[in-house]
This record gives sequence, C-alpha cells and structure tokens, in this order.
Amino acid sequence: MKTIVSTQTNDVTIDTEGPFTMIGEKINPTGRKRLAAALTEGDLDYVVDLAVRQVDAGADILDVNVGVPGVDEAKLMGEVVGAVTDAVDVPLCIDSPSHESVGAGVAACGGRPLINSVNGEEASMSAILPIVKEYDAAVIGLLLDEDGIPETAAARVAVATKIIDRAASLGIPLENIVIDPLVLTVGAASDAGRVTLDTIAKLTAEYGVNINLGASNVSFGLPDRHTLNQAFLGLAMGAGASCAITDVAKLAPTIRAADLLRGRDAHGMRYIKYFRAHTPKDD
Ligand code: THG
Repeated sequence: MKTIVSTQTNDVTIDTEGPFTMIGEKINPTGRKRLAAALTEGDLDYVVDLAVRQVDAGADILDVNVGVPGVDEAKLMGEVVGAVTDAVDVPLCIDSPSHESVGAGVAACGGRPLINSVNGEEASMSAILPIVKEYDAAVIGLLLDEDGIPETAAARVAVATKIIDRAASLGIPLENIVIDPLVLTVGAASDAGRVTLDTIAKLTAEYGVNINLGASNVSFGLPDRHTLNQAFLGLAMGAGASCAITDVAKLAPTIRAADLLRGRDAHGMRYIKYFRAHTPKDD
C-alpha cells in the first residue's frame, strides 16, 4: 500500500513494502519551553531552524503542532506552515485536534499533506474527514473513540474499521489513510507495548494499511528512554509499521539498520549513505 504526500515539487511515499518513513517530531511545544516561547512571540526563525535541522538529520516529513495556550492557533498554524514550506522541501504532517487549525495548515502548505489526525469519535470524524476529502489529503486515524483508548488489540482494530468505513463512505480511499494504533508508556502498564505490536500485526493482516507510531511515547517516565525507543521501533517495524513521528536525529540510525536487516535497502545503500553523511570523521 502506498500513501503519497507531497510539496509542490517533491513526493514522499509511505509504503508498506518500502523503506521506513521518518516524520520529525520537534515542531511540537509539548514539553519544549523554548519552542512554546518562540511560538507565543511569533519567532518563526526558531521554528524554521528546527525544520532545517530535522531535514538535515534525514526527516522525510515534518510534523507541525503549534498548540500553545493563549494563541490564535489556526492563524499561527498558517504562518508556521508557510514559513516551514518556504525553508524546506518536505511534506508536512499537520498536527492539531482543531479542524480550524487543520484547515489553515492544509490551505497554507501548497502540496498534499498528512493530516494528524482523525479519531473514532463522531465529532472528530464529522469535522476532519470532509477536509481530507476536499483537499484529497492523507490522514492519520488514531485508534481511540468516545470510550477512550481500547485495552485490547481487537477493540483497537474495531475503531480502525469504524474510521476506514466512514472515510470510504465519503469517497476517501484506504491509500489515503495511515492508521496510528497509539503507543502508551510501558512505564504505566507493562503490556502496553505488546498490545500495540499485536494491533499492528492485526491491521497489517486485515487491511494491509500504512501504520504510523508516535514512537517515543513508549518510554515516558522510564530511565534510558533511548534504549526502549530503539528496541520498540525495531519490533514495530518487524510487525508491519511503515512510519513514525520521532526524534529523527536520534532514531534514524536504528531505522536505517532495521530497514537493511529486513531486506528493504538494496546493497545497504541507504544505510551506508546515512552513515557517511552523519558520522563525524575522526582524523
Ligand atoms: N501519534 C500521532 N501524533 C502524535 C503522537 C502520536 N503527535 C504528538 C506525539 N504523539 C508525537 N510527538 C512527540 C513530540 C515530542 C515528544 C514526544 C512525542 C517528546 N518530547 C520531549 C518531552 O516531552 O520530554 C522533549 C523533547 C526534546 O526536548 O527534544 O518526547 O502518538 N499521530
């Protein structure tokens, strides 16, 4: 299954059969005071710098979330998307629960974005899916609904079915949907990783759909987060995930390694290219 997103001049294919797609997570003020302040002050240079650094680190797509209290989020989303689009040539993942902000971001990006996100709640599906249809955009479907995040893999797949069927009724094809099974921290429930991995396997068997993860969520509240994030990404890729919203500078080496190991990197060219571009010379 291929999900194509684009800028005006550049296509990126999220592909269940291809190498893993990396979505840079850093334009998101959650837990980042410096960025929250920059967004509040309208300091777009700081945001553009985050964009450039993530693309230099290998990001294929950039997530853009501007949710800080006390700002006109839709207006700011349009401005940030415009500034990022002028600075880097990668498609964007427009991250907001508000349909006004999503609409402003989609309108400002010029290409075909990934909308982050719709979920199985009636209010979300009825607000977001018409925008997906209008712009022929791609969308991330989060596996939660009015009852919260289901505890079992089967119940999460049932939410995926609800989102996929509703989208189909509006004429949105499965190719334009990327399912996010949701990752909770294993710090709170030690089978949280297992449930997500089982959900990925079931979705892959049933729908063959592209699957995204917010991969760093798995390690919240635990020591040595990087080791957990690396192990989880490798397992999730093995189970069928095809993209992640992640810290690309930290996790690209793991992702390039896992692609080579699962036969998605002919002659190791991507692994070697990444290593050459990002390993400092020690002479
Ligand atoms: N699925 C989808 N979208 C998502 C998520 C998801 N969007 C938001 C989030 N989850 C993914 N993005 C982030 C962004 C930052 C962090 C984690 C996930 C993060 N921040 C550090 C912190 O809060 O401690 C600070 C990072 C830093 O300083 O560099 O970990 O699951 N569809």
